[in-house]
Amino acid sequence: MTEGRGKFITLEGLEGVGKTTNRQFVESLLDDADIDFIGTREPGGTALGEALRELVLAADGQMQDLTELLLMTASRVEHIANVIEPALAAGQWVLCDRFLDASIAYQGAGRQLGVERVADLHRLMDVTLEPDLTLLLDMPVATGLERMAARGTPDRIEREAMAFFERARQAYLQQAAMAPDRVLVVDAARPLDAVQESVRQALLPLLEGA
Ligand code: Z5A
Repeated sequence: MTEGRGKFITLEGLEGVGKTTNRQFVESLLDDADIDFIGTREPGGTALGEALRELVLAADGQMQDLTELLLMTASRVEHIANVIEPALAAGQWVLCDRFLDASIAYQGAGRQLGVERVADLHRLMDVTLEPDLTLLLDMPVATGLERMAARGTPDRIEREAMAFFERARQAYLQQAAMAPDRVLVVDAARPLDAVQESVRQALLPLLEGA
């Protein structure tokens, strides 16, 4: 499938919602539909972006909140220019684990830098690319944190307090309310097969148009 521009799909949600699990499921759906795609992630996706990811998530690292925002944005600028746009232009679909909505949620709301400030910064950096579909995996913060507790050492952001994640969750939901045609909220607290059925339904219109 290389005719025309590819589709840009993003996965969003707080810690423990099952992004990785559902990303693998979306990949299997794209494979089944014989769609040429790349899977990528933020922060990261390029050599420089992955180095920035190491810096920004280092469990023992320290930085100003504004520095964190700038590093996330720098990673995104590199990612769009070197990976996402070239792939979409070549007709490939791009499946991306987190994108701009994450900066709105985590830095804008979680860190309280301001949702508009984050959006303004991206406009200033000419980041205008919007996903065709964003799957927002949503569930109560406590449930996600319980799931994450079973995993190894938390990174720098995972150590934040409950209130931080509550603010981020509300910002995510607000993004969804403001862009209902782009963002589909999936109740991720349900059993995995029910979550995946919602994900499959959300993708159907795009797959049928491919
Ligand atoms: N960040 C930011 O602050 N600003 C930005 O602009 C961007 C990112 C882009 C890295 O993200 C960090 O960067 C992240 C936000 C910040 N914050 N932190 N910390 P990441 O995406 O790499 O990290 P993550 O959020 O920890 O994602 P993850 O590894 O994909 O975890 P997950 O979403 O929870 O996925 P999971 O491993 O598939 O699921 C967790 C567990 O739940 C696992 O054991 C599953 O088997 C289980 N699971 C999944 N679904 C279910 C259901 N339905 N029922 C029961 N159990 C389930």
